[in-house]
Amino acid sequence: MIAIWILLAAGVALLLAGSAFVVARRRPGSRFARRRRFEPLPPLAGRQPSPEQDSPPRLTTAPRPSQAGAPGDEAPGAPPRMVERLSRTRGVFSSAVRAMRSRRSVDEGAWDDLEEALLRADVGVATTAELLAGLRERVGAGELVGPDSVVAALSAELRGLLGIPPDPLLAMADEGPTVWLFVGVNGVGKTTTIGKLAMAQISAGRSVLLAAGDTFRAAAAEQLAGWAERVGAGIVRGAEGGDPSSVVFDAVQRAQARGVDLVLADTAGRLHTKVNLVEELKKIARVAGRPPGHLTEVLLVLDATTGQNGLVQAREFTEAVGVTGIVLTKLDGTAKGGIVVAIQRELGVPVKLVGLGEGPADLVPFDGDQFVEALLG
Ligand SMILES: Nc1nc2c(ncn2[C@@H]2O[C@H](COP(=O)(O)OP(=O)(O)OP(=O)(O)O)[C@@H](O)[C@H]2O)c(=O)[nH]1
Ligand SMILES: [Mg+2]
Repeated sequence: MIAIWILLAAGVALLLAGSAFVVARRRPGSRFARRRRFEPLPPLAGRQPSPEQDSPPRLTTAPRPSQAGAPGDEAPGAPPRMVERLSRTRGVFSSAVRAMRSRRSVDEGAWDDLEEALLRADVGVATTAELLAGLRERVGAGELVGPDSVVAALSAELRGLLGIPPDPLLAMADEGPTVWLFVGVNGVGKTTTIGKLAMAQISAGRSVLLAAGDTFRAAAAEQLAGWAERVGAGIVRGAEGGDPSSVVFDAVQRAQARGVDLVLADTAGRLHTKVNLVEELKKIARVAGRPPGHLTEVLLVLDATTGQNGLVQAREFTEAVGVTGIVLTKLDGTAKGGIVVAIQRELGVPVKLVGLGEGPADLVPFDGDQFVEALLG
């Protein structure tokens, strides 16, 4: 009899423990729920290029409820798919590729279609001429036969021009706070990119502090503070009209004192032609790199919709502050996506990240293979 009572009591205890576990998993914010939502992710900085991937590497975890509703057809929290977000640039190429494939041989009309597509996508006059001359030569030599082989060869040439992603994609210092500085002209997407990247880095397990180095407009610091709150980053702000380098200085000091891994420093948009503003930027960069801070990335943010104009900006900024990488934003809203090729080829500065929308998850590491596949695949 006693044995039966003991067995019954053990059964009830097991049932209670089981249901408590289920409730804990379902309750938002519980340890179990949190662990599922914030599963560990490889940090962006240590990413290895992987040619087999057919969708952009995952930069972020699922958005919190307040961040839902990012544009796109994907499931909430899914990284945006390059092929969908590049539909406007893809459209330019797909009509040329379709027309080419519908021909029996590669005639002058086919070459004209390809040339028009490359120029409309803003690959640039010199690069387009060079690409087509090479392909024509190979067709002439009998190495390439028929439209399909020309498209395949173009695809390979473009991949070659885009190169492999740098490793690490975004560098971290071995010790002390790492600083990534964001520069560029007005409205290109610097502040938005910082917000998106902060979310990705926090999801990857790093502590992040934002430095509101745009002291020019009060609204700029507000915008950054909004992102800080949204993604759970710290923020250091200065007085409106104050010295931006002192904001960055304070941010580095605070990061050091609190053991924060990464400072993302925003700056006011400025024209590359304004000498005093470019000098100010050089000072910010000097201060950001002063110990204990380590300035490992100066990221020039370019708006893809401005096409070839971005190249002029890029050259001047690169000379002034030693840009280490390009963030190309708004690729989702333009047919000029070919500018990626022109940037990498003519500047020799890698495109490291691309913006594919306004949502917090719409920032992905740039991968040349995926990009070409999205355009010609
Ligand atoms: N479609 C799209 N919009 C973007 C992207 N990145 C940024 N934007 C939008 O571009 C606009 C300007 O973005 P900001 O981040 O304020 O640009 P900024 O460079 O900080 O601007 P200033 O501080 O004025 O120099 C905002 O409406 C953003 O939502 C992107 O990848 N795609
Ligand atoms: Mg801004």
